[in-house]
Formats: sequence, C-alpha cells, structure tokens
Amino acid sequence: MVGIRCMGGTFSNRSELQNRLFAELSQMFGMEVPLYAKSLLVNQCCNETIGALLAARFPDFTLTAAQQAQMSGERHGAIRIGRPDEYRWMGRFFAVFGMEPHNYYDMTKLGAKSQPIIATAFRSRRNPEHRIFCSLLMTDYFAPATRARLEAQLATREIFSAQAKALIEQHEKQGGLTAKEATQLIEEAVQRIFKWTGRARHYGLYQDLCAAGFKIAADIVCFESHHLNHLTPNTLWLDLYTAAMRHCLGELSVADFRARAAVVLARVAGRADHDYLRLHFRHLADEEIAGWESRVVPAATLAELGDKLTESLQATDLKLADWPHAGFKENTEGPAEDTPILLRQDAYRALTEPVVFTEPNGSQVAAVHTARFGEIEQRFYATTPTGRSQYDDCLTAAEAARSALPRGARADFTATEKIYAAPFAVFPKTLSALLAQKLVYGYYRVTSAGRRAAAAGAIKLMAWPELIRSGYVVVDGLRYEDFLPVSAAGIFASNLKDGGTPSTAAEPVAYPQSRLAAILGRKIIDTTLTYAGLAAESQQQVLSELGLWDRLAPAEQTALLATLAAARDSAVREP
Ligand code: OOG
Ligand code: NI
Repeated sequence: MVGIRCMGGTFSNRSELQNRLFAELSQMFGMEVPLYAKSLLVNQCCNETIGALLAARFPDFTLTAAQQAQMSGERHGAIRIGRPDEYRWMGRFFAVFGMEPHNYYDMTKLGAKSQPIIATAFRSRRNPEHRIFCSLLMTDYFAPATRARLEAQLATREIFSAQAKALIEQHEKQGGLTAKEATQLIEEAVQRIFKWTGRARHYGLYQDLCAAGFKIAADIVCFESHHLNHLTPNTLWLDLYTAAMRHCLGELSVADFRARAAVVLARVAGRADHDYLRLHFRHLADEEIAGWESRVVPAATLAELGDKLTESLQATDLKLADWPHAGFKENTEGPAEDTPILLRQDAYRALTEPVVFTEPNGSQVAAVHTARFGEIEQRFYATTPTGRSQYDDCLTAAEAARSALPRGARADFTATEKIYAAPFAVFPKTLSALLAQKLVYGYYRVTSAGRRAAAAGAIKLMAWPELIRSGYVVVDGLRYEDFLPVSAAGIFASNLKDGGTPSTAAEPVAYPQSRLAAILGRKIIDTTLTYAGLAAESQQQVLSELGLWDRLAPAEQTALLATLAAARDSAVREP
C-alpha cells in the first residue's frame, strides 16, 4: 500500500482506504441483503453486454478485468443519523477516508415531499468514486411532546465505540492512520457502525411514530446503528439494468424484456460516442481515444447481444422473483433517458425485514420494518446554475405530465417514456452542444498538436469551440458527483411508503446550512463553486500552456481568477 511517511511508520493512503472501506461495506451489505448481492450480478450481466457492444462499435475498446472491477466497485451509500453529536463523529470518521462534506440538502422544504431531514454528502473533492448521503433527523420539526420522546430515545444509544473514537482522534492527531489502525477502524465500521443488526428498541414508540406518519423518525431513533439504508452501484446504461431487474423480479416476460433490450441496445449503438466513453471509463486517455474509429454495429450483432443477455438472465440464481421482494420502483428518477445531465437512478423497493424490538422493560417483540432498498445509478454531466434551473423546470413539467396520465396508461412504457422526455427536449443531447449553451461544465486540456503549435507561435486567441475544432484542445464534461434533493425525496417517499412528513412544530422552523456546518464543526463545500472552479482552472492552464493567457481581455482574466478564488475559498474548512 502506498502511503506517506510519518514518525512511527507509514500512513495509509486515504483513497486506497476509501476503496477498501467501500469494498468491505459492499461485502457486508451483500451478506445482510441477498437481493443486493443478486442485483450486482444482474448489473454485471448488463455491463458486460454494454462492454461487448462498445467493443463492436470501437474495435480498439477493451476492458481489463481490473478496470472492470474498479468501474463496478464505485458506490454511494446512505445513512440516517439521530443526534448532532453522532453526526459530528460521522464527519470526523469520513475525514479519515479523505471524504469531506459536499453540499447542503434541506429536505424540510420540498413541499409535499418534505421530510424532517437535513443532509450533506461525504466525498473526495477530485474525481470521487464513493459517496455517503448522510441525513440528520431534526427533532424540532415536531411538536414538543413528540420531540421529547424522540430525544429521550436517542439519548440511550452509543454507536461509536470508545475504540472507534480513539482511532478517529488518533487520525486527527497524527494526520493519518497506520495500516493496522486503519484496519481496526474499518472493522469498527462493518462490525458495528454501519451494520444492520435486525434489533431495535421500544416497539411502542415505533408504532406511535408510524401511526402518526413519522416513519422516517421511527426508522432513525428506534435502531441501534447507523445501518446502511442502501448501497448504490453504477451501471453503464440504466435502462438496460432496470429492464433486466424487472424481468428477474417477474415483472417483465422474456418476450417483453427481449423487446425492451432491443430498443435500449439500439440506442447504445447509436449514441455511445467518444464522450460517452470518457464519461464512463476514466482510465481512457483523450489522445488514445481520439484516434479510435467508430463502426456501425450490425443488426445481427445487436440481436446476438440481446439474446445472450436474455439467456444469461435465465440463470437459476437470478430468479429473483423467488426471493422476498417488493417489486421495482414504478419510475426512474432524474432526467429523460436521452438527456446526459446530472444522474439517473432507479431501485427495487424496500424489503420488509424481521426486527426484534427490546422493550424498555426488557421484554422482546418480534416485528417487521420496511426501509432498506436497492438503488442503482448512472452519472452524467454536472450542470451550470443555468443548466440546473432549466433541469428543475423540465423535471417539474415532466413529473406533472406523467402523473396526469391515468393509471392504466402508465403501463405503456414507450408512451410514458415519450411523455416524460418531451419537456427535456429543450436540452441538447451531446456534450459539445451542452457546452456551447453553457449548460454543463467542461474540463479542458492541451493536445500534443496544441503544444507543437504553441511552440511554433502559431496559435491566435480564439473561442473554446474553435480551439477544440482546431485540435489544439480537448474537453471532458465534468461528471456530476453529488445528489438531487428531489430524487432523494422521491427515494425517502417510495421506500417508506410515505408521501412526505409535514412538520408538526407550532411555528415553522428554518434550517439554514450554517446549522449543519456548526454541527459538523466545519464548512460545507459548495459544489457549484467547485465545478466552476475546476472548469476555470483547466481554462487558465490551457491558456497559459498555449501562450494565450496574456492576450485574454483583462475582464475575462479577472472573471476566471475570481471563479478560481471562490472555489478555493469554498474548500477552506473553517466556517
Ligand atoms: C437518502 C436518500 C438520498 C440518493 O441517492 O438521492 C440518496 C436516504 O434514503 O436515506 O441516497
Ligand atoms: Ni441513494
């Protein structure tokens, strides 16, 4: 393991630790929830199909087992915390793994979808692979009597052990953990902090909270750990996975799945271009891909891939309909399938799991709880504020159009998909067009042709699209690394079988970001500034390398430098 030298030995590298933590969490979760482990197999079948299709489209495309493993290892999880002091420990825990709080999500002000939750997501700043959406229950969202019961129950638990706390403090004192200490902390994570125990406490309180419609509060305060609510892998093409899961769960017949797979595979063959490859396979270098020829994938190859996938899904261990399950979500969250922005997510519904409650008098009650579910996601380009507000408008329109459909009509998948996609028609569908309209962020780099031309003094100042067309510069779209509050609210709602939780406080309470920052004891990074900063940093770098920075108009120089400064300022820890 690579690491930095320290007085007592070598500290473990934080991002390697992060990969280890998530690999172990995934193994833990797979053992706790067999359906999750199965869904990974379904995803693997789908990803292999997409990989084979890409190899047919780009003869130079190959994926080693290690690259495939890294790509499939990427995940986000979600945990729900009850007390501010627990939340602060959580922030300090994730710092060990190089994960910092990014963005503030106020779930209390989402209209009918509101929940008594504020949240941030812990992730690395640059090229993150893993994330944790970390919710905190706001007890003052409720009337005083409920609030008092919630807080009394929360006061009786201790989730971080003395050893876990000591290791986190050790990390802060030394500036790192040795391999042995890191292993101990990861053990604490999978054996205690994030582990589902199937045990809960105070069934009376649980029942009262559920009956009052406060299921999310019951889900948090009656349990004994910050158990993972879900752990979400990535997929190379979301709609293929959704169809495959629905088939394995018995919701789509073989014929219907086969037909759906044909539609999706034809889309992949038509749309997966160099930008798709760069977005989904980070190990591919620009210059390597630039020379790759793309071929038309013959219909026979597509048919063969569809048949092979259908066949592999018939394996006995993928008969998921035979496992306890509650079906697949009705709708995919996020943009229309043809609009490569932000992220798209889907999920199998929360499972009803046995739980044994220990009562305040020590007696035990056997019951069930429904909260843990199985999400999947595909990530696309990060939007600029203009792109994001356009997205929000489109989403509102698309959701309204879909919910206006009579129930029966929604069974017609193709028609519903079209109706949902219509409002998103205002978005261009390619990276270059999205960049040209300044709806997403680009990360620019000089090519060797650019370097040669710069050395010969042959480049004049020109607009970014022109620099790219001349072959002097290449651009990647920055991938969206965060979450979407409306999708998240949809997730809370669907897995708790609860529309939302209206506040019962006498006066409405406001939950500013500063409140969560104070709980964490540090600033929360604003990722709008981070994305803009990364884009500006790459532009400044390119202009300097091409010898064009000094020719840039002073006003444009100032604007770029101000964007860089704002991003740097947002990344400072102190409030
Ligand atoms: C968190 C939901 C947020 C997502 O993907 O948007 C989330 C939760 O259910 O606790 O994970
Ligand atoms: Ni999620």
